[in-house]
Amino acid sequence: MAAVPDHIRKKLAALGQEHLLRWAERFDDSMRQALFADIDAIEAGQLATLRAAMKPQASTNIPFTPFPFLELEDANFPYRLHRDAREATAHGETLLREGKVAALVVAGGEGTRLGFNRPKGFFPIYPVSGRCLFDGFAAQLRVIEKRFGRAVPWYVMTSRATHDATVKGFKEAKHYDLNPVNISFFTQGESPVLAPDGRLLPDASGRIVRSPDGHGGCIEALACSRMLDDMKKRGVEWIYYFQVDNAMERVCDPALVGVTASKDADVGVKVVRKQEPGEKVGVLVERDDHASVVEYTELSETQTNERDTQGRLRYCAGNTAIHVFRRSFLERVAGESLPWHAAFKAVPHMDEAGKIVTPSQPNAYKFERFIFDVFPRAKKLVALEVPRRRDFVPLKDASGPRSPEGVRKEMQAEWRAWLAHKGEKFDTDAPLEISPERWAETL
Ligand code: UD2
Repeated sequence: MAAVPDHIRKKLAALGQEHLLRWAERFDDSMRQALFADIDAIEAGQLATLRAAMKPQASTNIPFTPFPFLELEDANFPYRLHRDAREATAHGETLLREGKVAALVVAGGEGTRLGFNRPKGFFPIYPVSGRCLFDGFAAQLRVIEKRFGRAVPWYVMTSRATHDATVKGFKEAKHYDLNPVNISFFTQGESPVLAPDGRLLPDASGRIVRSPDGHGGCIEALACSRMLDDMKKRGVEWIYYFQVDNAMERVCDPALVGVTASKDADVGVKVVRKQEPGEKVGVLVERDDHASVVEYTELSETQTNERDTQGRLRYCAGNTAIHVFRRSFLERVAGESLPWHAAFKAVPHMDEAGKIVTPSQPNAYKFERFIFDVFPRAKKLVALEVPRRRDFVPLKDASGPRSPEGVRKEMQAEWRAWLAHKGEKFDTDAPLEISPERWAETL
């Protein structure tokens, strides 16, 4: 068996990771090579940053106030967006017609809470046809292409865990009748996982255990994979960002594109009004003259419950994770690093005896970057309130309101309200589905 190269020994000593040698002694040559290659790739600076992120972060003392947003003029069906957004919709449509808008879906999450064994985008969420989330997004892109005479380039971010299955699934679905030259897959980065004492852990193949680096990793991944260059070549100026789990996503909604562009903002964000003080959603605030998102855990009890003169929650701009980014803004910030957030999770790994351990309790830290941490770097950000059920129904869990059952209930409630408004008859007890093609006509 090949000896441990000197530089690997030295590096492990410098990183305080010499325990890995005990595993290396038991590995066969190919596993050793895998381990050494991973050790070679680790940067000392990165490990120090991750270790620092494991310590409880002192919350910043910089005071904040609610971020002003363009409020809905009417929150009841058929809904009326803020006048500025209604007026800017035509501009958004022009940008689509000119081919200046791309769609970007982040689909690298492992979807562990849902308990589905394929990438989440293939979950058959449509209640009658069983069509999946990706199918619904693609259908809307086909409608947009037909209406505006220009295909929207679609960028799909995957992770090591979801990439192959995602590409294969699209191929099997014949790219949902979209031209494959307009669909680009790119893989997000990873970050090593650390045990509470800062040790790296090996996995079943001898590699260092890693996990996807969060949706915020998409900016670096877009740059490294040259997707930003590809967008530029295609004449794209605005990137419509959304998450794969939003079953009611209005892909490339011209209202958000239009309002962001016409207000000359770097970023546009859809927000939904937080209903209950205890609702677990990040809210948009203004801090130090910039927009930023604070997690619900960061709001004090007083801030959580504070109400305005009309009795509405003061901190109520719930973040939907639906954004429009100016392409040149992402180019500008791509080289800057975003903060790391640590989450204590149950992480399978190999123990010293070479046994694979699948813990039931958290045992190690995973590290992620969040896309909204880029907001304070925008020269200008505009926030648009949208009706929650029409725009934002995320599929997250195996049970409860954000489960497949809960999501289908919301989708159908929205479709019934639409049909009733149009005066169309439908059976109130039977399962109902409006196809994404037809629904896209309401955009
Ligand atoms: C996120 C937001 C939350 C709210 C919600 C909307 C954070 C910390 N919280 O909650 O405030 O806006 O979304 O739905 O962001 N993803 C990747 N790569 C990763 C991790 C996630 O592509 O490494 C994708 C994932 O595929 C999904 C999306 O990001 O499309 C959301 O991920 P999540 O389910 O982990 O986010 P969640 O529910 O914690």
